[in-house]
Amino acid sequence: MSINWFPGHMHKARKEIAQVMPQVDIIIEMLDARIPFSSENPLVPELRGDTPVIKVLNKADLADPAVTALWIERFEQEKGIKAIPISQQNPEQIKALLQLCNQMLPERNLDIRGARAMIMGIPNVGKSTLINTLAGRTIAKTGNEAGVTKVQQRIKLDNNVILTDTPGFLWPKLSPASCGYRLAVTGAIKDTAFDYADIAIFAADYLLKAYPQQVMARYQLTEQPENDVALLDVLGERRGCMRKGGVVDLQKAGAILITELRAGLFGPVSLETPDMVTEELHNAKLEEAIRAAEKAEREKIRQQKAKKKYR
Ligand SMILES: Nc1nc2c(ncn2[C@@H]2O[C@H](COP(=O)(O)OP(=O)(O)OP(=O)(O)O)[C@@H](O)[C@H]2O)c(=O)[nH]1
Ligand SMILES: [Mg+2]
Repeated sequence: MSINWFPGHMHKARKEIAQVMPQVDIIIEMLDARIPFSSENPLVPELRGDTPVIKVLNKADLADPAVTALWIERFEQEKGIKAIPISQQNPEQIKALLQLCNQMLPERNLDIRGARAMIMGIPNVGKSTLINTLAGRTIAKTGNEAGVTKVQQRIKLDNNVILTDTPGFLWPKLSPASCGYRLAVTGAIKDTAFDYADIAIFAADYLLKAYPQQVMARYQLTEQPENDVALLDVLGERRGCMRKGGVVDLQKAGAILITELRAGLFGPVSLETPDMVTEELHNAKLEEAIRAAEKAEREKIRQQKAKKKYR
């Protein structure tokens, strides 16, 4: 099953961003450090034109530092792009981000002429939190759910930078399907658009493969569960998520796993690596080619049948 979430307000947000883009000097594109590829909006290259971009891998405190380093390396191979990991709890990293902004705008002296920066990114990634941190006070509403900011909001910082906060938006088709799952797991998608058991099975499968030690430690297991559902069964039994007849309620157990993962209770965990994503994209292309060939074959048979009928 694929997960998609593109309500009307996101379409509006996208149009409004396109309107102000010509006045923007620099884009701060916020990505989720746990899913730097899945949180990268494919509409950004089309919206940005030649505007320089800083890719900020936010919530780096929740991501695996070794994997984050691989992503930074990958992003910096792209022209006109700088990438930096930050956590809002780390003031030094926020300072480094401002310095990077300065470096990327050499023709402007931020102290004298000011610069216009726009913060863009998926829902719940931390855009408004960054605005507040940079402003040193609470200007923008924040919250741990997708879709908090509804309209653009502009603020002027002390150092003459004008910052625009924008509502988080996704894109119409979240593909490959695993991207939609990772966005749901990390909290970028409203929870009416997916099923907790479904995304928890996805997350459990990945955690058992990539971070088995952390899973064992979290639930004090002596034996590694055989598979994703077995992990949810153990968790459900321990936390009393039982249905009549002694069966674990996968929805409830799944919701617990996802809440704990989002809160960082497994330790720093990244949900995708550059190599994994390369392979997934490759497989998605192959699958698409196979589907196209099957469709062409079906069409050929249809045409042949029709010819026979009217001969
Ligand atoms: N652990 C961690 N949490 C963060 C960080 N930055 C933001 N958050 C949390 O992420 C949640 C979402 O933050 P917001 O700033 O409201 O996100 P947003 O991108 O403005 O979201 P929308 O307005 O819905 O698009 C809040 O609960 C923040 O406290 C970070 O660096 N680390
Ligand atoms: Mg916001």
